[in-house]
Amino acid sequence: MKIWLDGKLVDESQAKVSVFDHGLLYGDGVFEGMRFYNGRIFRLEEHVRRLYDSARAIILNVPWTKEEVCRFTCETVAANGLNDGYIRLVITRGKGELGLNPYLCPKPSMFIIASSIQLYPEEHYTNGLSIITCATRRPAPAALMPQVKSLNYLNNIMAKVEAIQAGALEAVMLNEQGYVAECTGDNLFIMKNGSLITPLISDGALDGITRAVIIELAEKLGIPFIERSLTRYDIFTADECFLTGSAAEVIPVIELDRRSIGTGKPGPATGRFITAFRELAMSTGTPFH
Ligand code: PXG
Repeated sequence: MKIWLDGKLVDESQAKVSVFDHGLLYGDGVFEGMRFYNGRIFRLEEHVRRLYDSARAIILNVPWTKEEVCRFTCETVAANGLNDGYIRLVITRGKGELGLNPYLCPKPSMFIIASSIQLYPEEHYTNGLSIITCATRRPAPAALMPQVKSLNYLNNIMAKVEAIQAGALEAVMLNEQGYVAECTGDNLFIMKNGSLITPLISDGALDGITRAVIIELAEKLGIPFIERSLTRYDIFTADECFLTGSAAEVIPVIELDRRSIGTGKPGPATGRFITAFRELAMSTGTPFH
């Protein structure tokens, strides 16, 4: 496997970062996860735009232009001879002194991995997921800005652990006020009385690229869309529920906290979104060859 690291494509065994890198020492950095289908990177520009916004929010000056980052990403995928897969792009604060001060890290480090990812076993894409509500809350915006896709994922990891320990594969995370924010690595949607509904970004949801795609598709499919605060009540009483993410794609949810949602089977609107999403993903994107 070839990894892009600080300007060079190197063999995986040579792709190393310093133990003094603040990304490792403090989770000080940002990242993106994107997919490529059929020789094209899906929504590459949107991912890179979000990456730069995350970096800006934490005062990390990326020493490459957005166009360069897009080009490096394409080169990495091409160098690995893959047609479909997952890209993990990480920018860390770089090597510095011990101690929190990021100004003592002269140069950020960037690496790009082109590989594959599977968040949930295949059968759940047809049969749906059974998820739980976890006690771990999504951090308040004043603590850790939820729009920043930072390397601080401990919170999400602890939420994921709660899910696994409860025998589930995913967990709904609430915000400090008790409203639904999202899951550990995916945005959440429900269908109710023919409308598509998803939590507000201000409730702690990541401004997901797949979330935006679903909103676009709702318009195309003539499905009314509402963005508003949701509680567990809204999920318990929903007609359908599904999760979205670059890694997760679109996956139906059939149970929350052992209570059936709707008919207890993946719903028809969810099916339409899955089909429309796959069509779009397979037919659009930035070619990398
Ligand atoms: N919420 C969170 C907290 C995420 O990390 C999403 C939602 C979905 O956003 P997109 O833009 O992908 O539609 C994410 C996505 C990984 C990995 O290991 C990354 C994510 C999720 C799961 C795994 O690279 N990020």
